[in-house]
Order: sequence, then structure tokens, then C-alpha cells
Amino acid sequence: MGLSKSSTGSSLLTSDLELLDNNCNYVIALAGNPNVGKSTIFNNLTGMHQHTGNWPGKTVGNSTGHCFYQNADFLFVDIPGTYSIMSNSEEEEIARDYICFGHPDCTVIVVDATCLERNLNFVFQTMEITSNIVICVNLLDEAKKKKIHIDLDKLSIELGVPVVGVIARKKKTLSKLMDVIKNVCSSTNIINPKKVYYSTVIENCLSELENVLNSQFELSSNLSRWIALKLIDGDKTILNSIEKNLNIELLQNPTIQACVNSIWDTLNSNNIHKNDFRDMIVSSIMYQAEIICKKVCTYEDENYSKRDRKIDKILTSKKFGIPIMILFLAGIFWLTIVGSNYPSEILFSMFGWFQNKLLLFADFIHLPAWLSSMLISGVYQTLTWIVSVMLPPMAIFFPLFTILEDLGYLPRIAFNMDGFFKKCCCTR
Ligand SMILES: Nc1nc2c(ncn2[C@@H]2O[C@H](COP(=O)(O)OP(=O)(O)OP(=O)(O)O)[C@@H](O)[C@H]2O)c(=O)[nH]1
Ligand SMILES: [Mg+2]
Repeated sequence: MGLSKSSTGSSLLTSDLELLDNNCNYVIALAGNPNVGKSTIFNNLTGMHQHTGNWPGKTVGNSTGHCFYQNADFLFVDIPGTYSIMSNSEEEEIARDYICFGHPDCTVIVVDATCLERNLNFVFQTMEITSNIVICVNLLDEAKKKKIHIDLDKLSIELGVPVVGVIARKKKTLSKLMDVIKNVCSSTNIINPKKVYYSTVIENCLSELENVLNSQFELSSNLSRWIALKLIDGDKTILNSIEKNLNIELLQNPTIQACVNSIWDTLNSNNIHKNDFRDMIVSSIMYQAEIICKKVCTYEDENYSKRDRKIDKILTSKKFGIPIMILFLAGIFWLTIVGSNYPSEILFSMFGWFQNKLLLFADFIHLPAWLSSMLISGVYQTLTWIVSVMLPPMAIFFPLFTILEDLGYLPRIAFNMDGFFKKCCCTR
């Protein structure tokens, strides 16, 4: 078994990555946006075979696996990828419930180095819930290709939590991650993640409600701020989950509800209304993410981000977005339908030629007519017809779609179609 050395000099023995069934020392949650390499890290550390691939939403439930490192047994939990923990989907609820109420000793948030800003939304939301956090900046090889450099030390200072850079596909880069995880789990030093500053009005309301919550229940400061935020937001699914898991009463508690009502009076008088509240929270998070990224990310190709935004403006504009999308998709369908005729014809004639040879052979060995007809004109011919008709379009369509995904065009299509899907009640 191989031995890989980390830059800190400690080692990660691949033979140590055994599956252990006995009780573990530490429980580690692997969370983050979809498609950032959580399962790749999970598989490389635990030796498990979670589904990985270049499309989001592969992991749909929590999976667990053990990793034995420096005489300690770590139970890793691979959580479904999610863009937020505001309970917009079942995956988000699974992720949120595990991070909030699963009591992991450490939550590793995996982020994509090529689009750090978008990933920080999830980081800030998670930092509101728990402090035992390690940020794992993955896909550093891809970032290098795109000439993006991230100052990991600065990022750690800005977020107030440990940050490690890895290339999940290269096992040896994970030993440093294990060192940091072990340090967080075993050290008594308290990590103080930086909080997002909303607005003065919202911050005052949060403190007021936090005081009421703290007078009623014994909660950590992190949790009381987060519950206060959710109470003001009025997100029933989260509040029900909090009540169930923490065994506390929030929605029927008269003191808390009176405080929430008075807070809404204050917010309304400051022109903050129920429909805008969640948008304001998300905007504050995104603003903070933008500021941090400006400080820690440098683009060797200075025009990279500008060019990206210019293309974005055209591809998602009201005027050109839909026509370009129709053109692209029509082009793909045309290529698939027309283009597949040629390989289909070649396959047909190839299989036909071989069928004639098979019939001659059947004749030669005096195979009964009913058997030769069943095997060659039945099984073989049907099978080869299906292959000739189905294989070429699939071989053309899927790679073309993968190219669109890799170019980042599919999320733009999703953005363009969002309004229509909402009107059809297809999104929550
Ligand atoms: N180049 C490169 N590719 C990586 C790296 N880590 C993961 N990948 C690839 O990224 C893709 C997504 O990886 P997954 O591990 O499936 O991502 P995930 O976060 O578990 O995805 P979901 O379960 O859908 O949320 C796969 O094709 C991986 O092979 C890396 O460090 N470098
Ligand atoms: Mg996964």
C-alpha cells in the first residue's frame, strides 16, 4: 500500500484507510455545493465507492465510511450537495438537519476553487449554525488551469475558520486536510467564525430575539442567533425541524411569538417587508462573499472575469437569452438526428453483412431452420437494429450536452427558464 507525504511532513498511509465497524472517535460531516468533489474526498479517505461524476445531485442521502488516521477513527458522512440550507428541496433539508442536529465533531465544507464566490453563500449559512468548521478548497488544479490564485491564509483570516487547499483526485493532498480535521476535533481552542453583518435594524432585532430565546432555553450563541433569524424569516419547515430535534417549543410559545410580532412591526416601520426579508439576508451574504473574494482571489488573466460577465449578460439577457437557447438546443437536436444517420447506416450494413455470414454458417452446420431463424433473424437482428438506431444518437447527444455543461451553459439555461418553471409551479 502506498504512503503519501503531506507538505507538513505527516503521512497518510493508504493502508490505514480501512473500513472499521467499531465505534469511532470523531464524526466528520462533508458538506458543500453540488459537484465540488465531496464524494471524491469521501471515497479517497474511506475507501468507499460513492457515485461521483460531472453533474450535480449524484449523492441523494447521507452515506458513511470510516477513515483511520494517526490512531484515531473518523466516521465521515457524505452529505448531498446543496446550494443553500434554506430548505428549498429535500437534499437541502437532509444537509441542514444533519449539520444542525447530527452533532458532527467537525463539518468540512468543500468549496470549488474556480467559483469561490458562489460557494461562500453556503459557507456563511453553515457558519451561522456551527463553529467546528474546516473549509476545504478543492479543484485547485482546475483553478490553476484557469489562472485563478486563492490566498488560503487570507481566506482563513477573513472567515475566521481553518482553510485547507486540496486536489481531491490526488490522495496525498488529503493528508493535510486530515491533520487540520484532527486538530479541530481534538483541540479545545474555540473557533470563532465571522458572522455576516446584516443591517443595523436587522442586527438589533436579532439581538432582541436572541435575548428572549436565551432567557427561555439553554442554547449556544451560534444556535440562538440562527434560530432568531429563522423565527423572523418564519420558515415553518426549519422551525418544525428545530422544535422536533431540540425538543423546544417556538411556534406556540407566546413570549417568543410576541417578540417576533413586535420585531415585524419595527421592520415594517423601517420599510422591510416579509417578502423582501429573505432576499435581504441572501444579498448581505452575497455582498460579504464578493468583498472576501475580491481580497483573496487573483486572476492572472485580468480579463477573465470581465469577459465572463460580458458573455453572461448576453446569454441571460431578456432579449437574446431565449433565442440563443433555442438556437443552441435546435442545433444539438439537428446534429443528433441528422448526424446519427451516417453511423447508423454504417452499423446497419456492418451488422447485415455479419448476419449473412451467420446464416451461411448456420446452413453449413445444418442448424434447424426454426432455430437459425429464432437466433439470427430474431435475437441477433432485433438486438443489432436497436444498437444501430439507439447508439449513434446517444453517442452524439450526451457528449454535446456534457460540453454545454462544462462550458457552464446549462446553469444559464436554468436561469433563463426559472421564471417559466416558477409560473408552472415546478420550483418551490
Ligand atoms: N480536476 C479535478 N476534478 C475533480 C477534483 N475533485 C473532484 N473532481 C471531479 O469533480 C466531479 C464531481 O465530484 P463528486 O465527488 O461527484 O462531487 P460531489 O460534491 O460529491 O457531487 P454531488 O454528490 O452531486 O453533490 C467528478 O467528476 C470528480 O472526478 C479535483 O480535485 N480536480
Ligand atoms: Mg457526492
